Amino acid sequence: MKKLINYFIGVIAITLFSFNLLGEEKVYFVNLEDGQKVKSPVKIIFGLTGKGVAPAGINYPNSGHHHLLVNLDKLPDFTKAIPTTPNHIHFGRGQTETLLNLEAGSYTLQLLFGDMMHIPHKTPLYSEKIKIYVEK
Ligand SMILES: [Cu+2]
Repeated sequence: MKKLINYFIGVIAITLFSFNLLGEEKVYFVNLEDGQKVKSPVKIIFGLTGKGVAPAGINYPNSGHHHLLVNLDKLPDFTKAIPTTPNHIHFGRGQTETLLNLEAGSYTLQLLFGDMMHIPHKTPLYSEKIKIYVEK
């Protein structure tokens, strides 16, 4: 149990300070590319440069958290908090990867970075939209 707690403290510390401020501001999929065939559960790793990851509600300069947009035709309103729906997934604990259970089929995925209040930054930071094919 203590080991587990230490692990989580470590993850949070790394997350809070996982700032990669060098380079242009960019969010991207680390391990997936457009047109890729995958099997469920699908591991998705979120890449970020130029800003840092912090949990939602934590006021830290030049930071925010990841949102995964699934099968959306268009990006949400950048002036409002990103909605919470099965198609707008928040990673408000500062996660930088996830494992998604998806039925076989094709999906579009796009990352949208949001601030502590879940609102995209003044210069919105989003990835290109990719399509993946989940095989049986
Ligand atoms: Cu959010």
